[in-house]
Amino acid sequence: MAARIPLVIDTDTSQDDCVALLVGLLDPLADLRAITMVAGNVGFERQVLNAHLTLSVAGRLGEVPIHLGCRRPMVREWVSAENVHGDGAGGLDMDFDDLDISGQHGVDALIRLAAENPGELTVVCIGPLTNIAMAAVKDPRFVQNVKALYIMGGSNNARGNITAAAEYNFYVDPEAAKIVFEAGFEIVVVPWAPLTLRDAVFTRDRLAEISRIGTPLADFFVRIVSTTLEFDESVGIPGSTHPDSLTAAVLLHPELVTGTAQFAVDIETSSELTRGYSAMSWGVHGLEPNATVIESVDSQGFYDYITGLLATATTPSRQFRS
Ligand SMILES: [Ca+2]
Repeated sequence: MAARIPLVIDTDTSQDDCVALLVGLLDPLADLRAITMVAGNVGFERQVLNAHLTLSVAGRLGEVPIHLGCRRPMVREWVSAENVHGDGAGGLDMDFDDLDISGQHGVDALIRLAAENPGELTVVCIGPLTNIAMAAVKDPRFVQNVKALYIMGGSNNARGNITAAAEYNFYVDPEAAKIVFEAGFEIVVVPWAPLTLRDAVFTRDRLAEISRIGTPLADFFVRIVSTTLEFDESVGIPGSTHPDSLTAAVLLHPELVTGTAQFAVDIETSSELTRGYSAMSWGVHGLEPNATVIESVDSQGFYDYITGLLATATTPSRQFRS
């Protein structure tokens, strides 16, 4: 078997973030060293519960450290996406009496884990980039110690989701995103549009197939995506969207990627109208590229990969209440 890939998932855990965590927990190629939490989609405390739910359904509660990171963006007020995500877990609940949370702050955990094995750790960044920017600000060696950042965010000269111009993660903390893209990291970007909208949508037919799998993981998946599915359909997207799990998947399985290009990516921070807009220059503007942007993936291959993971038999650590 190929060598396992050491990674941390930096997440604002709701819906597809949970699926990305399952990728990190279940794929034999993944060596998930930690989960770091950042302010994003839903209330911070709820995100922590959602991560616990996910570890539980995978039968791995208590096995992967959860570090709490930044509780708000660097400069701006936090902006919720609860209108899209609800509680982020489709109303699932369980006994949370003894939360399993590491004492070390998420930013310090990122710095430490990267420094322990310089050049080996990849961070899958599927929330606002606050923790990553703060780590780079606190310890500039973090930039060199990290092997790569796989970032879900932005839109490649295409539509936004929270505004006409901006994708949510970059909109919420545009200053953090700007710092990260200017810091010198090795960066791979999975943009929300057009990539996710074309190649990572699970239609109701696909979701029905998944619900027939019958494992605890498949049941969990169908339940947690229900809220975003309804929102996505209400705005004309023909299914649930999976940018976060796609980001984790392409790290472990680059064979899923069918098209990439080098871009100079910069983030708008001074305009109100286009706050968080990701300007992606494709090489004709005299700018030095700072990121590899994924332009297309094997959509069926990605779906098959996720359904394969969901067919894994697990014994949940705790029973859900719903
Ligand atoms: Ca996310």
